[in-house]
Amino acid sequence: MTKVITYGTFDLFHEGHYRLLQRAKALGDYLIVGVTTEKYDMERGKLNVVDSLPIRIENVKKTGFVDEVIVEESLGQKINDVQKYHIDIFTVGSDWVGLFDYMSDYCKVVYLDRTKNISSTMLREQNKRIQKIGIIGSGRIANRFVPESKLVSGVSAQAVYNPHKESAGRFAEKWEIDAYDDLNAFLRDVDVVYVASPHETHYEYIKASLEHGKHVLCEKPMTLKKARTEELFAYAKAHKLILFEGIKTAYCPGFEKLLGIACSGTIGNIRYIDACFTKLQKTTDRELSDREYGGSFTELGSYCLLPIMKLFGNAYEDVRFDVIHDGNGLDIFTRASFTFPRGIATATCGLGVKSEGRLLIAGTKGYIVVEAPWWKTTYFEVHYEDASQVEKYSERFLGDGLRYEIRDFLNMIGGNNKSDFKLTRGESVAMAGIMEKFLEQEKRGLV
Ligand code: C2G
Repeated sequence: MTKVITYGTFDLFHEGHYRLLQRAKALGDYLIVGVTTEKYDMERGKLNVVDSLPIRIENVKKTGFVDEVIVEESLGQKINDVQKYHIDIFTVGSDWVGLFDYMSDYCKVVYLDRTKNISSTMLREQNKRIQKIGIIGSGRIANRFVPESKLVSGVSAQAVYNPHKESAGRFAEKWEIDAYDDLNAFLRDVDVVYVASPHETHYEYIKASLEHGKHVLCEKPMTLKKARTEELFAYAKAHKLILFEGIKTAYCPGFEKLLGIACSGTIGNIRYIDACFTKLQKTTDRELSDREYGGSFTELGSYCLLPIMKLFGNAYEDVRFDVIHDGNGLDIFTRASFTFPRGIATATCGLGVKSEGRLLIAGTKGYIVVEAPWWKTTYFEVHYEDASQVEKYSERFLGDGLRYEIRDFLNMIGGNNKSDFKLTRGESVAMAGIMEKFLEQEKRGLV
C-alpha cells in the first residue's frame, strides 16, 4: 500500500485545495492530510485565517479523498509524521517547489501544479469570500507581492497585466498565474487590482480599475498631483469602492506600536522629527535611469513623510527642498524641511548618497530612535535626559511586510474600516501635494 501525506491550512476551501487533494489521493492508496492549527499559522506568518480548525478539517474530509486527518502544530513535525506513519510520498502544491526537498531523505517528494484559477461553479458560494487579485506591472515589487499575498487568507493572485507581453508572460509563468496584455479583458476577469507599475502610470490604471468597479490597492506614491489623488478618492467614494495607498510601514505592527508610544506623552510634546531613508541604487535601475519620473524623493519620500504626517498632521506651514543632482539632473539626495505649528521636521531620501537611515522623534521630555530599516519597524528605543534610563520595544515584522497592508485592504473591502486611520485619505492627498511641489521645483515638465 502506498501512503501519501500532504499539509495545508485549507482556509476558505476552494477549487485549488480540492484539486490538490484529488491528485494527492491519486498518487497512492491511502491519503493523510495535516491541517494546520491557528497557532502554527500565526507562527509561520499567515494572516487573516477565517475558518476555525474544525471547519477546515470538515471541508477537507467532505472531499471524500482523505483517509485520515491529523493536525499540524509545529515546524519540524513533517519529518516525524513521515516516519511515524510510514509515508511513501510527501506532496504539496508547486508554490512550494524546492522548499521541501529536504524531505526526500525520508520519502519521495512530489510537487503538484498549483491551480491557476480557483473559480468553480461547484464552490461558487465559497469563492465569493476570496478576492481574485490582478496585478498591474511585473517588476520587483510585484514579484514581492505574490508570495506575500499567499500568506493572507481571502485573496488569490490570479492575473498579471503588462502592455509588454513578454514581461507579463515571464511573470505569469513564474507565479503560475494568467498573463494579459489587454487591460479591459484583465479588468473584467479580476475582483480587485494591485497597481505596481511605474509611478506616472498609476493615475490612469487606478481610474480604469475604478471605472470597471474594482477596488484598488496602489503602490506609493499613488499619484504625483494633489488634484489627481483627490479626484480618484472622490470617484471611489461615490462608487462605494476602496482605494488604498500601499505604504507598507503604515500597516506593520511595529510602526503602529511606535506611533502609540510617541502619542502617549511619554516623550512630552513632540517638537522635531527627522526621518531618513537611503538606498544605493545602480545607475541602470529604473529609479536612476528614468530622468523624468525617477529620483530619490518620488521613490522613497512617501516612507519619510509618513511619520511626519502621522505625528504633526497634514497642515504644514512651509516646506523647502534641498537637492543634490546627478549629471543627468536627477535628484540622488533630497531633504525636505517642514515647519508645522507645533514643531519642525525633515524627510531625507537618497538613492545615490548613503546616510544613516534613522527615524528620530524628539519631544520635550525625551526622544524615540528607530535605526534603519525603521520603515520595517521591529525595534525602537525611548531615551530621556537621564541617559541610563532607556526603554526598549520590539515587534514582529514578517517577510517583506506587504501582507499587513493586504490584510487591511481586504478587511476594508469586507466593510471593516478599523484600519482607516493607519493612512487616511487626507494624508495621501497631502503627500501627493508635497510630491507635486517637489516636482514643480525640479521643473521636470510633468503633465
Ligand atoms: N494550492 C493549490 N492551488 C491553489 C492554492 C493552493 O494547489 N490555487 C495548494 C497549496 O500549494 C497547498 C494546498 O493547496 O499544497 C493547501 O494550501 P494552503 O491552505 O494555502 O496551505 P499552505 O500554506 O500551502 O500549507 O504546513 C503547511 C504546508 O506546508 C502548506
